[in-house]
Amino acid sequence: MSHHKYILFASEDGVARLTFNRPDRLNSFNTDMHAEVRAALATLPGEARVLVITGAGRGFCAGQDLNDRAVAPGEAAPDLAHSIERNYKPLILALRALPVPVIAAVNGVAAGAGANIALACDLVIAARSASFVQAFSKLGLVPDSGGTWFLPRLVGNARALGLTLLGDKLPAEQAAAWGLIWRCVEDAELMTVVDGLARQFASAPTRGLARTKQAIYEGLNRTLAQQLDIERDYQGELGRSADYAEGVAAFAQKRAPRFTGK
Ligand code: T3D
Repeated sequence: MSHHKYILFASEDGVARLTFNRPDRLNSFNTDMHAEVRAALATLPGEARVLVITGAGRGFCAGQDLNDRAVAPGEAAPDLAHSIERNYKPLILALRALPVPVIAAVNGVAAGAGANIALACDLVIAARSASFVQAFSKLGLVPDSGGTWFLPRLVGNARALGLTLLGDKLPAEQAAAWGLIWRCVEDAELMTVVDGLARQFASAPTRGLARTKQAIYEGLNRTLAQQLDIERDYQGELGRSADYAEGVAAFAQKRAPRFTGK
């Protein structure tokens, strides 16, 4: 367990866990918390074959700490573009680029950038009492941290516009029904379900999963013919991997495979 002020971060048995840990502020981000998250993600994957992100206390993450954005009369407005360029944009890109599956265990409200950080993860599992709030419209801002990119792709323009223009809470169950997230589970089962998935990924053929998420994400911007080429190239590479050889051998020998992630 590394020591941080605003996050918990540990990696064990192939599972890395990052917990946003400012529960009194619903785990909203300040500059130091961004730096801690950035440093933690930079150590991955290491031995980790999956990353689980969750929040301490009753919320997942309420986005930017708005106490740091209060401006006294006569003071200059905060430089939000700088904050996004320095903090939120690299965070979203880092999550998408990690060569291991990233699971968001959404334990409570995910608002503003917090909602979109969850949506940047590969699998989003939310507790029934959790909700997703595109809070930006209440502040006069545009959804950031990928919100304007993720939402129309995940749920279509009608729902993306409803969610972002109104800024209402979307309950986890509705989010799952709309295909915004993978699953909504009972509150008491959240970490059991997530830990089960994490263990599954920790003994999965990691290189194949990494290429799978990459192909899915990048495929959004390609033609079918281009994507068929990418699948060919990735398959060629993975066909030479130890895990593929193990998968085929295990199938032939009618036994469970022992994947090493290599
Ligand atoms: O600025 C930049 O760098 C640009 C990037 C921006 C990215 C963004 O994320 S902008 C959007 C920022 N986030 C929000 O606007 C969400 C604000 N919070 C809320 O709307 C509500 O708190 C929630 C809908 C998330 C949850 O509501 P509820 O009723 O469950 O909880 P609450 O009572 O409002 O909040 C509990 C406490 O957390 C409360 O503190 P208190 O009164 O108990 O001392 C509240 O002030 C605090 N809190 C919640 N969100 C934030 C926060 N404190 C600071 N910043 C927050 N974002």
